Amino acid sequence: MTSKGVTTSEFFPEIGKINYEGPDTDHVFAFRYYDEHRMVGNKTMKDHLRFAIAYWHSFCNTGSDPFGAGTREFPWDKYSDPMDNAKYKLEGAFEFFTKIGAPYYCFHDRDIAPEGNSVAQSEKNLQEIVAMAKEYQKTTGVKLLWGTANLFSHPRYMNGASTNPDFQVVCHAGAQVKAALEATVELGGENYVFWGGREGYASLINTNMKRELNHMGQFLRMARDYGRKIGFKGVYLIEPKPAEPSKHQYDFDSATVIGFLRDQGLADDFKLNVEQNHAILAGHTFAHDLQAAADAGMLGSIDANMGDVQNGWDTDYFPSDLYDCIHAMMIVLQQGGLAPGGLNFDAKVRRTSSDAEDMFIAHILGMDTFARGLLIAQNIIENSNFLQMKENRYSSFDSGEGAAFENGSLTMEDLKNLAEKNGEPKKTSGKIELYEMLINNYIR
Ligand code: XUL
Ligand code: CO
Repeated sequence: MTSKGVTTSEFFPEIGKINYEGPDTDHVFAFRYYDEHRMVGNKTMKDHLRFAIAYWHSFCNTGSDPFGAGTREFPWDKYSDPMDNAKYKLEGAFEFFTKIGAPYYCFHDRDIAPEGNSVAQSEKNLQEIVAMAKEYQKTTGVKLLWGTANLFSHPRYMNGASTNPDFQVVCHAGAQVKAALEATVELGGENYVFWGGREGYASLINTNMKRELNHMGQFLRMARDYGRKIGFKGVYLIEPKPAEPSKHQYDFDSATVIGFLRDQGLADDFKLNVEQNHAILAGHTFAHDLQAAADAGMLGSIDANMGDVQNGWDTDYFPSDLYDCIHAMMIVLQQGGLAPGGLNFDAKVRRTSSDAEDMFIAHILGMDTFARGLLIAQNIIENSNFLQMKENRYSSFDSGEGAAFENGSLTMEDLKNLAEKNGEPKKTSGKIELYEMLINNYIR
């Protein structure tokens, strides 16, 4: 143990720094596409993708499920004092961040420090670990993409946190978010996330939805103001999800959250953190929720993972679907990037992936899939007529009466008169197969 109370030995001695080796390498522990220094357009891959590691899945989740115990053992989980545990875990986490070469990480307050038996003790635990994390950030150069508060695990939150019908629970949620904001500011976090864990209902029959939604808005305005007061200059993010653990979650999908933020006067400070698996659960595609957020000027960050279309739950697989990632990166590139957001691997290895090395393999898979997606997306945008084809579909609105319609200077009577004058429109093919063919032709 060092004077800081942590070990000096490695937790993953069998695995070294993961390097870029190119598509032809046969090494498992190497990147085939993610070359952090490679320029793509006017930015490096590292600056485009802004990868972050999710503390909760990678260092806390042992693979337990409702049917059985965990299948992975973490070396830091063997200490009886939860604070010792947290310190060793932090050391293991920074070793992992450095070896995998991720520039960022993300955490919930309770991932990095255990809850104490009082508000004051919980805060003290968090502050102690935050002070250590600050040192590790300094020595490794790894930065905090976002912090958040876990307002869903403790039994007190069973009926919600800021939407709980009991005001005393709302106060506890406030205490936790206050401390998590302070931790985020102390660590230079570039964003702060609100995922509405149990902000929703188990049944509408006992729920005053209107009141609960207004409480959530009030709570978020208070959190926003407190963050700004203590110097948080980053972006607040809401992460949409339609269900699980609640039957219905108020932050259902991008469109719902955009409407809520506008309704509650939060649209200037908040953006969205869109997660692939959550979009799928809402019955959308990943691209749909990304595009809806981007079109509102609110695509702030991404939780990069992959749902299973055969399953109605949050599987959080590591992203391996190249097609999905190409489409996602096309949307990101067209909005000019994600910064100060990034791509956070809110993903877990399968329960059956029980070796320590599986965590490295899974991250390499996710990073390479997005890196390859980025290269292909950039190539399509730069060198194909994809965007032009899409724009051409709307060319009838670019001039003349179509343009007059768009700028609001036509009436219903005008539309009727034009329909009469111009007669039956000629059929115009949507050419979806051509777009699909074009994307496939760029997967090289
Ligand atoms: C849960 C989920 C969370 C958030 C952070 O589905 O995605 O881990 O990303 O609270
Ligand atoms: Co998430």
